[in-house]
Amino acid sequence: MREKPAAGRILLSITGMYPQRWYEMLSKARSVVLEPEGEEDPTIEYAVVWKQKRGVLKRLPNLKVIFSAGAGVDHLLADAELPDVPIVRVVAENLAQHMVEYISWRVLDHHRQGITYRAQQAQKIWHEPPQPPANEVSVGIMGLGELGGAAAKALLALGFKVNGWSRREKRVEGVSTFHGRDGLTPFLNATDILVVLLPLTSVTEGVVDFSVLERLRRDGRLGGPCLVNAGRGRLQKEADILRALDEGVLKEASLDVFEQEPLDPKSPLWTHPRVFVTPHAAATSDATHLVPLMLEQIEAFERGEPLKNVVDRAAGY
Ligand code: NDP
Ligand code: OXD
Repeated sequence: MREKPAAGRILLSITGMYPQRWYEMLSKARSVVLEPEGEEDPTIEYAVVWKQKRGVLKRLPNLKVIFSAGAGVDHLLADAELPDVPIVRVVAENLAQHMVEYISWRVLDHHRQGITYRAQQAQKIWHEPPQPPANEVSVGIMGLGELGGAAAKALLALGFKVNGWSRREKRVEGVSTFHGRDGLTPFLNATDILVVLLPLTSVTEGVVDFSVLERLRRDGRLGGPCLVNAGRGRLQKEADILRALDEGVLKEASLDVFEQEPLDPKSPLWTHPRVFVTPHAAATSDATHLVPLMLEQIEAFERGEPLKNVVDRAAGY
């Protein structure tokens, strides 16, 4: 094992995820602390955080880089006292693979009438509903970034038509792309299954509301549009989703993320017959795969190389 340097210690501040594996993995290379020592701790140069304890980062006068333990950084940017140092977020094949699995699973389940078949099985009904092929169904991905882009590739390989919506103009092979406010309506109008993989920012908060769901294609081959949200819960308005389901605007939904997590036991989403709930588990950050990437970045940074996957604070992601 390598010598642990006295300086360049790492603060690990993780809540809402198990910190043990992060601690074990980081400790193989560096001295790791769970709390700064004293009012100000000058020995800590890096922080690895997920929903960090409020105020902990401002006690680190020599902090050089903050690593988010996840791809999203809304948990970090919500800290009003966040020090002005670069924030590096997770971009990793392992995470993208998990998200691709989740999105492919949910899209295929809606496409192949999983909810209908499970209801039929419960009543021992032998009936085959009409089943269009994938190339007659359009999946629209809101957020065509690292994860949305990987999902688009997998969905194209399954034969779906794929639309993508991003903030800036973008070209992705095989994908019909739309961007910005002006691109939203044509994107929604051409979409049967809406996949949400946006970051939560001041602009995207609440974007998945009734008016968005209402613009999805109603006369597509699936008999009604479906929603899959694996981005963030506060992107969606849950009352609007329930209304859209109950008014026939939306056929089905798969939700991995919620306005409040854990989802309140009283939420009607738990028991709605056309909603599939998972507990923010679409693509969980795995320390075994992610810590080596963080340590590589620290070493490269100390050799004077630029950091990768740095968050644009002004854009909020
Ligand atoms: P990226 O930053 O790579 O991609 C974000 C995409 O969203 C980009 O295409 C970006 O547009 C687009 N976007 C951002 N703001 C807007 C806007 N105002 N209007 C239109 N498009 C916008 O992020 P990732 O793909 O790595 O991750 C996406 C999100 O997935 C994370 O922020 C996180 O919240 C969530 N996530 C959820 C997990 C789970 O388990 N449920 C696991 C991991 C991540 P542009 O290309 O123009 O920049
Ligand atoms: C993430 C997440 O943002 O796990 O990485 O939600």
